[in-house]
Amino acid sequence: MKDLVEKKGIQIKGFLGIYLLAVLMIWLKTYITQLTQFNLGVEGTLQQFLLFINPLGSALLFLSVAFLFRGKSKMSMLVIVYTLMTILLYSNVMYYRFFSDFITLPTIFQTQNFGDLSGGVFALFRPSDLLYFVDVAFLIYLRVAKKEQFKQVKTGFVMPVIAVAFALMISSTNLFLAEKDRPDLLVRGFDRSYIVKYLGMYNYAIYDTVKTAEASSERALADSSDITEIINYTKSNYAEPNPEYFGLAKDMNVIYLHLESMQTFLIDYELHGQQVTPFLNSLVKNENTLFFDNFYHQTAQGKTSDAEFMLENSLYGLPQGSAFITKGQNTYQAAPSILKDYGYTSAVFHGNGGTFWNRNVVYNQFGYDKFFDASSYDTTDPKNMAEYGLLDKPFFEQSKSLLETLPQPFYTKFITVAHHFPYKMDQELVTIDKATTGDESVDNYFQTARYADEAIEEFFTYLKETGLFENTMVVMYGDHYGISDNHNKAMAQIIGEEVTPVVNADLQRVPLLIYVPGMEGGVNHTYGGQIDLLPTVLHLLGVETQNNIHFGTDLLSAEHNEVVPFRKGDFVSPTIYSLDGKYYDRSTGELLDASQFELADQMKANVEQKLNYSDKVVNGDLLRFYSKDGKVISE
Ligand code: GP9
Ligand code: MN
Repeated sequence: MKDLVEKKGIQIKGFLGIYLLAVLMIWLKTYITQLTQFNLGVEGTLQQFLLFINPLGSALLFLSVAFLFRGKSKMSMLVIVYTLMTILLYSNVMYYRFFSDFITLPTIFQTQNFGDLSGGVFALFRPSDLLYFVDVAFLIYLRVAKKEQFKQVKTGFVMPVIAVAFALMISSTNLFLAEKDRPDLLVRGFDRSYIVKYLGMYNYAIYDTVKTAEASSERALADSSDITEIINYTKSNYAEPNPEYFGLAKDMNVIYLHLESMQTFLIDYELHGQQVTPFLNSLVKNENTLFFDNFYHQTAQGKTSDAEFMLENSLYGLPQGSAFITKGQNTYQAAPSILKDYGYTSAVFHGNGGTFWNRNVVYNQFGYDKFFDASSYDTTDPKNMAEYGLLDKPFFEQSKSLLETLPQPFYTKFITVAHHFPYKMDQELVTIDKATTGDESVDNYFQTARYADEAIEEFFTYLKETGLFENTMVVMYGDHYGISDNHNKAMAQIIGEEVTPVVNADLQRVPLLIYVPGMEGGVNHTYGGQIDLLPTVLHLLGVETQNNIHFGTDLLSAEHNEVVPFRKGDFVSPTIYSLDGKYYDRSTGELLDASQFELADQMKANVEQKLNYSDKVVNGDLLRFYSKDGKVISE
């Protein structure tokens, strides 16, 4: 190194040598950090390779900024960028030790997170952390001790251009391979740890900056006058509660069971002469259970998180990405915070890591008192684990003691994971033969559904044994389809009919079962969707909702709106379906007669307006201008 910077004739190479050395050092340092300090769930050769390669592109690119400067400043800039990258890396290491999560810009500016951490910084520090800065010290030494040699350093155009081109090539290959392994990685977000795993620490920082900037610009443009139009709209759509049901579950506990990937066609379905979900089928027939057989999921890219978003807020998920991720810092008036005023303690139970879908952030905004994520469960036995966390049986088993820590009445949600795509399961746990369509996902689907059904039965046995069954309302809902329309050929064999557009829309039905002790049950054919759950549940609990900004209506109300919007503007209703730009007659499944277009157009315009208003609330973070008791708050 000394030679390189001292020999006047090869000063060009001299700086290039230092640049390449710096790239190599930060690359390896970052790789080792990503491998050893974070729990990223790296699986398979491709992911291993991406983890190794991903810091290289950003190191080459970021440090190449130095080439833009002349003389001494070139070296100074290299040192500055290098130091900033190190600080970014090391702060994330510290933050991760405390929160098992990565830093996001809003967490720095908007929450108490750093306050929580500041006192514990010394406790988190390890002497070996000094190693993070040895290379920084070395570069600073070079800059200071050899400053004379850097005075006339020139690199010309060729080297920087090659460096940047190489950096871009590596980064785009990296992104291409990452998207191949995890389609929609950047659009849907999933989990911060996925971005770090696939794209590396520094690209994650860029991703986070872009996301934060997008969210805050839409937010900055909104003001309190925007909420008035929305209030007028939601008030005009309000549906009076049905007096026969209002308050039937007053003061009772609430348990939501989030039935992963469960579709309505499974109810009473028989495979090889056996019921697939015998326990859910028996609940459908339970005298105190209402089963909604025309209930649709309305999720989009946010999948599970969209379902949760709707049922907690009666706001639609966003057309792109997950509102849990992009709007996780918004002000919400979600079920847990509404029910807090009625003396409820709220908690979520989920055997996966708390950062998935940004839940650890958004649940706070929803007003949840507790979030029992994977860290509250024993996840050490690999036999108990599914791809997205603890399998349902051990999950419910271990949840019992956690549930018992809550004062009553409680509002809780249990998120299951075993029945998740690709529906693979240990053979020992299988209690029903596969289907035989030859399409693997479809064939496996029934085995994990059966397992989930058995897990729910075990949990109900517990509810009965403890007496909770007598004072608890249990709401079970499917979150989204499990079998996508790519599998319609196999699905035609399963349901015994061709999957036409109308049949395909009906495959988007997910089960909704509401059990309330003492309530008269039965099958309810009302058309509705996940957006309608919150007003339905609140009214059963005897909570008025006319002041709330809700986009759904109570399924049990005589005024309930039976037009069910899908996120892309399509809809279904008891008479007309609008699918991919075409209208269908629901009863015949044929294209709609032109004489009815006017009505269909009107329905479509209403659907689009509704989605549009909901998006305004979410994108503009408009609930910050509105109090739970119905007052506009001006800034
Ligand atoms: C992960 C789980 C799955 O924690 O809820 O989410 P999904 O992939 O179904 O959206
Ligand atoms: Mn899901």
